[in-house]
Amino acid sequence: MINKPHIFGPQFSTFVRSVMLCCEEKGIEYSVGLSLGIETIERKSKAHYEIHPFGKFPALIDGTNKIFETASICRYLDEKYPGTTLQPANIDEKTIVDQWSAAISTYIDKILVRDYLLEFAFPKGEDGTIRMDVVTEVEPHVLQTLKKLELLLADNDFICGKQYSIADALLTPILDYLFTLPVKDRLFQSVPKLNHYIQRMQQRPSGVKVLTHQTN
Ligand SMILES: N[C@@H](CCC(=O)N[C@@H](CS)C(=O)NCC(=O)O)C(=O)O
Repeated sequence: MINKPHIFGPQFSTFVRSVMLCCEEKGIEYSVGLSLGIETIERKSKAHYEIHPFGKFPALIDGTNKIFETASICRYLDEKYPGTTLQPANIDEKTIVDQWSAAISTYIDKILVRDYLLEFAFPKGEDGTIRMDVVTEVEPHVLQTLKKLELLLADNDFICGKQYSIADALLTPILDYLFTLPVKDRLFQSVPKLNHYIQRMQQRPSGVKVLTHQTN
């Protein structure tokens, strides 16, 4: 049995990075990658489905517990392990974090990552070029999504208020990737608060360790 939590998945995945950020913020020692002990698990193999029933990443292996769904993994780590808490104690504030954690993992991930970022990362045009028609079609939705996040952030330090939460861990790997795109200025010019926020999050010790410089 592995004696510290293992985040099963590739480090370039935004969801894997969210779990890493939670561990870093709480000071939890962890390992990460596609190996389990000395065994490398092939993507979509029987062994992968035994860890994650839908063959996705990440999953967390912690002792005999195997947990999937990023937000659930983050909540588990927060409640199981000591360290800074990543969820407000107040139920109303905690629900806002839960609500946005769900929205970031679904709607926001879909527009910003699946529909937009992946077109830059894995271009599907002729000869491996970026399909600019796809970028042009999706970009208004990206800008609307960033505006919603700008309104949510308002004048707070963190996306759901005054403390770093699971919602920040879910959002920042996505914004961090958007920040590396050649179109970054076009995306962030109308959302100045979000622009400063992602730069602050990149500079936190957890961000320095987990965000853009880690690409393997
Ligand atoms: N709802 C899941 C989404 C997981 C997900 O889509 N993970 C991506 C990695 S960023 C993945 O596994 N992609 C590979 C695939 O779909 O085969 C969660 O929150 O963990």
